[in-house]
Amino acid sequence: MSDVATGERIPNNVNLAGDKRLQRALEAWQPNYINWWKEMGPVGFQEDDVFLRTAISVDAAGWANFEYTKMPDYRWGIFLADATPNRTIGFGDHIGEPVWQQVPGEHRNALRRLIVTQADTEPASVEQQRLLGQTCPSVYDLRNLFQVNVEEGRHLWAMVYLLHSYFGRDGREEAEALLERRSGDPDKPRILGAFNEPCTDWLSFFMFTFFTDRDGKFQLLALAESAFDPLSRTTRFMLTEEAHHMFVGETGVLRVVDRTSQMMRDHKVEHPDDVRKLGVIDLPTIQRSLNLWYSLSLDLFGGEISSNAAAFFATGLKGRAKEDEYEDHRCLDTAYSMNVVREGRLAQDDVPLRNAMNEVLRDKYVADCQRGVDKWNRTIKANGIDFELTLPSRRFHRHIGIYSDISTDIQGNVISKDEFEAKKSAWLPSVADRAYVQSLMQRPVYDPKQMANWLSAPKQGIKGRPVDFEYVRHGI
Ligand code: BYC
Ligand code: FE
Ligand code: FE
Repeated sequence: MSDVATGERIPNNVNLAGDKRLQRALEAWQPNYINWWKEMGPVGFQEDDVFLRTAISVDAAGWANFEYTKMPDYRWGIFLADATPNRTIGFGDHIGEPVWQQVPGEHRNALRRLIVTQADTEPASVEQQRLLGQTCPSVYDLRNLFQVNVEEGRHLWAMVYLLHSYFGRDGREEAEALLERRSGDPDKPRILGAFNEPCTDWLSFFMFTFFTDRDGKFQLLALAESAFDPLSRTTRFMLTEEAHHMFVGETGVLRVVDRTSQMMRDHKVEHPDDVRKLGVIDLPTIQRSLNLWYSLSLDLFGGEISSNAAAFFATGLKGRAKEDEYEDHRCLDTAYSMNVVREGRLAQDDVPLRNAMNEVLRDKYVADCQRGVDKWNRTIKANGIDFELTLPSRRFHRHIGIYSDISTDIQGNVISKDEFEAKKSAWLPSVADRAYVQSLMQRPVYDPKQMANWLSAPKQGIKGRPVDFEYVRHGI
């Protein structure tokens, strides 16, 4: 295992002390980062002790170290997964050649763009979630929110390390710009669509961590295949943290769905109006929130037919998730058949596989999402309720790619824009839905013994602690 320096100002296993210039540059960025965190991070909890997991090394024992920490004192560090000896490029035109420890000049711009795009999502999500603590359904959930937030902050560090180490002055400028853009700001927005959407209620937060963090998982898996070895090693370690974010989303939605279906069963009600009278979130509203966050997250994979994606694959910058599981790693002379839009109608077309790499990654993502939805449905069924949540068609409500010019219904059939507008409130959260969900979340629950009415308690607490443990010490 690589040596870990935890006594330094920036904990790391990249021997930062051995490169004084780099160390100074990152130490100069650090106060700006802390200022950003204090300004744009969770509002109202910066002085509280939070029971957080902090990575102190990358081995099994060290990366999950739990203790009470005030968030601004969290030890954001730089950790790369251990190098794979004699690693070679696993796909594309340079398959079999040694991986790169430095950035080849001809790939500099493309790699920088990929890293900046990845980096930008991390602080964006913290900004989107900054007010959620003030409406938390329990102290357990509050702690999970903050765990996700500090780790997204660490993911920014992971990318900024690459920018500073390998991209010279351009990289340093990009690192500054990452602290200047703001989610949802019309003048200096974050780069990708979903990261400018408001995420101001806990149903959205759970959908976000299920669907949007899961895009993170797949993008990181694809970057973990990169020929640029430092990027591969960084993203491999980020994936260990990502698993918890998706756990928060999957179990969060599960607990909401469980509570609603339990109440429907116990009170023998079905109609959404009656369900709302019980103070829980009706299943159609949950479906609409799912439709929104799923479609926004599908956009994050980029266009279905993309010359950028083809070039990333050819040059070795970005592979497919778990490239090992495929037989053909060159993907020349192979076609990918997909639905395209011709004169406003759907048609079938063969696309050169390399140009369809965004869609190939999206396919894996869709299957992974379905697995979670199936779990939620088993819970609804176990409570004796006849209702199924479904993933809408991948053509529904898209803003990026070939389906962005058409309107479709939930099954992906092309409809007119007028028809879409007329039916939209059945498919996507309406103003009334949002107001109802917000109305449930007016008062935060800061007493560890309590849980909001609209979701079930989790099955277990964190790191062997009980569910009602004081995960956040917030004046009660
Ligand atoms: N919004 O050929 P195209 C995470 C741009 S989430 C706005 O279709 P390409 C996390 C694109 O940049 C994971 N613009 O796609 C989750 C291009 O612009 P230019 C984030 C978009 O190039 C939760 C143009 O449209 N990681 O970690 O293959 C919490 C046409 O591009 C969007 C990554 O994204 C969009 N949705 O790009 C915290 C990995 N989609 O060049 C964190 C790095 C595309 O014409 N990024 N555009 O100006 C990439 O791999 C690729 O850049 C993309 C697809 C996946 C974004
Ligand atoms: Fe992240
Ligand atoms: Fe995440």
